[in-house]
Amino acid sequence: MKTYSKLSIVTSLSLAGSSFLLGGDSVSEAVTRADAHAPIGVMGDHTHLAGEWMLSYRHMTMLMDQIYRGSDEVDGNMAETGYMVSPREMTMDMDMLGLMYAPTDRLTMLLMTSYKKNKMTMNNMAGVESMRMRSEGMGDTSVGGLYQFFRSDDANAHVSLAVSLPTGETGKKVISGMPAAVGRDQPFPMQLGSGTFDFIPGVTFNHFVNEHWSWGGQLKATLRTGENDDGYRLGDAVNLTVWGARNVGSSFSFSGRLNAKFWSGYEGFQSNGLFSVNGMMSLPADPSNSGGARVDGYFGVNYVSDYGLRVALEVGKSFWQDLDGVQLGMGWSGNLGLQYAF
Ligand SMILES: [Cu+2]
Repeated sequence: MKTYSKLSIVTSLSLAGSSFLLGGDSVSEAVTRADAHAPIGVMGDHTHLAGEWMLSYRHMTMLMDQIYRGSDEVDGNMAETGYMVSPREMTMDMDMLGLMYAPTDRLTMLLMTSYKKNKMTMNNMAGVESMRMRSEGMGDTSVGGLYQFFRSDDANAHVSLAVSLPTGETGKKVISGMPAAVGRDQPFPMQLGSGTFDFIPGVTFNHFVNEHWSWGGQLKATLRTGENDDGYRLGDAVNLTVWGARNVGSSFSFSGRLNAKFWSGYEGFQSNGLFSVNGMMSLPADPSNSGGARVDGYFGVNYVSDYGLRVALEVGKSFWQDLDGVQLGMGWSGNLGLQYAF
């Protein structure tokens, strides 16, 4: 009799335990539904259950093709920008490889590395294209952890902390073009990393309203710890994003997302930059033309297969920006991602 009652207590406890850990049917379903992961442009949006691994690949691209003074659009010639050389267009491409592993249901570890390709075309004083620059190489690498501090049947929340390691170069040189520029550092936005160890704390929330709808939000900051070897410091940044998603069928979801970003500008001058030659020379080499705020809108699709492979796409456009000084603003951006959990 005693044995029986002990056994039944143990059984009911372990049942209660497993339904707590898995969160019952509604959350184990939430793990496999297409909208269980946020739109692909959001990083560190989800945690894993104990023992799970996830490999991910992302490609992000951004086109910047309009100069702003504050929030006003201006033309790229010297009369409007005040500089002899102004950027005409910039594209930034980034490939990212990520690995996640959950030692416990609460804690998920994250490692992410990146490879970047930047292109910039420049205008001369008259606003005519006069020069092209390219930079390519490894970007920064981040290592961190996500800790889920809240979980219910239909919602969860976690805090995250990542350290960004300075694996991206900060002193890429101009190879050809304007004689005054050759051999000097390419301007700030063309560089591949921050050159410092940075901290990226964040908090993320997900709510699965019903079988069709979900929404979530993430607040994240990037805090720089000092000046890099090339004599300057990147600005700190705060990013707030909120999304809503709708499941369609069992393997697709569609999402809408708003992203607000506030960031401060570069401090200091590139030790081998064009600004040290002539402050009037090159717009993107002047640190006063950096920092600002902008709000972007994204539309996305997530697909999840029965065996754990996810494919997701997101396309976005900036619809409000207020930039410090004179700067190229964001036009549109796209994120493509593959994720495989096992
Ligand atoms: Cu994952």
